[in-house]
Amino acid sequence: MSSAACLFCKIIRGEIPSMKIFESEKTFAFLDIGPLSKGHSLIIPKHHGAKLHDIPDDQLSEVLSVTKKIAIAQGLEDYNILQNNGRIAHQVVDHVHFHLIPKPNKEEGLGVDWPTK
Ligand code: D5M
Repeated sequence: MSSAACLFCKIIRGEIPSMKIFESEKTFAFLDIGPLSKGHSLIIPKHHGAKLHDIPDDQLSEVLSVTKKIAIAQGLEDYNILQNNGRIAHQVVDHVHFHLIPKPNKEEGLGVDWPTK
């Protein structure tokens, strides 16, 4: 199921460009447009749903498995996986997405510029 108006559904369909990392029948992954650290990616089910409970289990399990594979492929040792549900929980895009946020060591730095305001 896809939504005509959804930003991430448009990315999946290629109507909006993205830095694609991975694609399968059920899952899509791409770089976050506002990275919190270098390599910050988003892993999403192709099935459109705003919140975790809207997504079928088979889609969810593949998303987590792909997240793990990307973490391994990036050689990550320390990282956060984050998934927001609802405005109060800071969800901005209403298509379920898992953030994979690398945590580089202090010497390497974050690899991105923090906003100054
Ligand atoms: O996070 C939504 C995330 O979606 C946020 O980190 C920015 C990212 N985003 C928004 N638009 C784009 C496009 N066009 N490409 C890549 N990444 C994007 P949330 O958990 O909803 O707060």
